[in-house]
Amino acid sequence: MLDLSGKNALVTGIANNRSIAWGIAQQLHKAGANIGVTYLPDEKGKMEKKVAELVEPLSPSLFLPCNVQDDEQVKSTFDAIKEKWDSIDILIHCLAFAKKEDLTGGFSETSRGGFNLALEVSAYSLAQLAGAAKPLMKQGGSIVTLTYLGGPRAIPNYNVMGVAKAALESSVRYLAAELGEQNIRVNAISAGPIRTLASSAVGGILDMIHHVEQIAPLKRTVTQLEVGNAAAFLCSDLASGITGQVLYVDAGYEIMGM
Ligand code: 0WE
Repeated sequence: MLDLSGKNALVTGIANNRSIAWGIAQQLHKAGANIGVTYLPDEKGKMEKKVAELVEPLSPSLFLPCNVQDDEQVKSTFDAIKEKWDSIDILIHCLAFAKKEDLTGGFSETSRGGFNLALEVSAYSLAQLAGAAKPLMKQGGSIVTLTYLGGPRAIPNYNVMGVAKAALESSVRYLAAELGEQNIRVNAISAGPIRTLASSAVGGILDMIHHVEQIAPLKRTVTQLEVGNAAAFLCSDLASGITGQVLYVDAGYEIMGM
């Protein structure tokens, strides 16, 4: 059976009750994991309050601000993990950002700054967090990140995020190759489009969801909890032989050619 009891799991990327990271956190908790949560701090502390209220039912034993663009915050996060947990078993990476202007129009119009920002936050942060978690994954571990079909394929307007997801998926393979000897597994889940805070800010997301509902073998989109179940599986001993992979949780959309 899927059992994560006794495992310490850090979940990044929860912004609200629609976040895929929230679906993952709930299913890891349901499987018995001890949960830690990081959030992106803002000036007014609105995000802290909102996410704290949301995750309260999971009684997280760690709740920390962590902006990956600030090395100090990442250090503080893992110092706190060392202090409170001593070791970590599961790292969930659900972080991405691109400038809104870079998610529309021509990819050739992407600025250097926009390109660097998207790759820093959406791809480098996986290696950054994996590097920080590595010395604390003493009994091995599982790292799971979220990706999207716009990495390996060209999807209209996904643009610089597609390049970032391609870098992220490659990072999964290089990290899996490096960390395997420490029994740390690294995998990605490629989720189909879901209405979240991030995707709702994108023009035409509803049309994309309707398209997937027509084409995907299951004739529907997936839910945050379905992604959460796949993440719980990848983090469990049931997936002990799986590393370096991209697992599609997309109602089968990716297999279709016409
Ligand atoms: O990875 C994503 C979303 C990533 C994202 C979304 C935003 C919107 C608000 C990253 N940065 C920002 N920055 C903002 O200012 N998805 C897989 C969802 C998504 O985003 C798209 C999609 C889909 C699907 C963008 C264009 C086309 C399709």
